[in-house]
Amino acid sequence: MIQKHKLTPRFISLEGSEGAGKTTALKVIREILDGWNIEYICTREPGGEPTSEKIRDILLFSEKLHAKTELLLMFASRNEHLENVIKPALNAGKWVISDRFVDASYAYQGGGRELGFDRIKWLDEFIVSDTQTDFTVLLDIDPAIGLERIKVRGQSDRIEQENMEFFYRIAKAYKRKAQLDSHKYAIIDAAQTIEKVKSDIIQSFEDFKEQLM
Ligand code: Z5A
Repeated sequence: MIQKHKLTPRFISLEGSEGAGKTTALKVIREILDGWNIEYICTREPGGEPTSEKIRDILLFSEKLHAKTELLLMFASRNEHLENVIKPALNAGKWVISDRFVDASYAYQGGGRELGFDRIKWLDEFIVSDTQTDFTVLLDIDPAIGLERIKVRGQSDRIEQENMEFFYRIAKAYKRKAQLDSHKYAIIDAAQTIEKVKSDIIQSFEDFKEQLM
């Protein structure tokens, strides 16, 4: 049996607005880590464990939710996810890849819902504390292109039904967060062809690996 690498476990998140192509990106990331022979888990937010998945249903399919309720449910879900999945995996020496994490709260609730970065930062410090990501891949796309891509799905959830201004505020907030944490961000132009997006992700991981060695 091939021995898996014993590098310090790393926590990686994948971010982007609707239709940015996270599903494809996740597949590429898995292939990269398999190639590096690293033991990892893939998870998602909101969700990733039973209670958090129940909260996800409330978040995505309630008819109406106040912005502050949405924010607190995101962090309640995150706390269960952190305590029951993310921390145990990291402590067991595994890498964690999360399809969205706390930066989505900065973007959607801080930016989209206009609750501001300060409130999110307070909750970030309270809930996430020192379990911050080591590396974040942001799939950057004009929301109009992303929403066009997912139109074919037909059914949309509560958040996807928001207006265009909401999605432009999210894109702006993601960029702001990426600037604040530029040392651990890879911003990928997700409007490019799938092949080009893939090769940019591979390059960003090569650059990240260099920092680890
Ligand atoms: N949310 C929040 O508000 N606050 C928080 O703190 C967190 C989350 C953690 C659920 O997230 C919702 O929760 C989300 C944010 C909010 N908002 N909503 N709604 P989610 O990640 O589970 O759901 P999502 O953002 O709606 O995912 P998505 O729409 O499925 O996006 P995607 O994964 O990026 O889409 P995709 O399926 O990979 O790609 C969409 C289509 O585009 C698909 O047909 C692809 O084949 C196609 N595609 C992909 N790449 C390309 C390229 N390069 N060219 C052309 N076509 C492409």
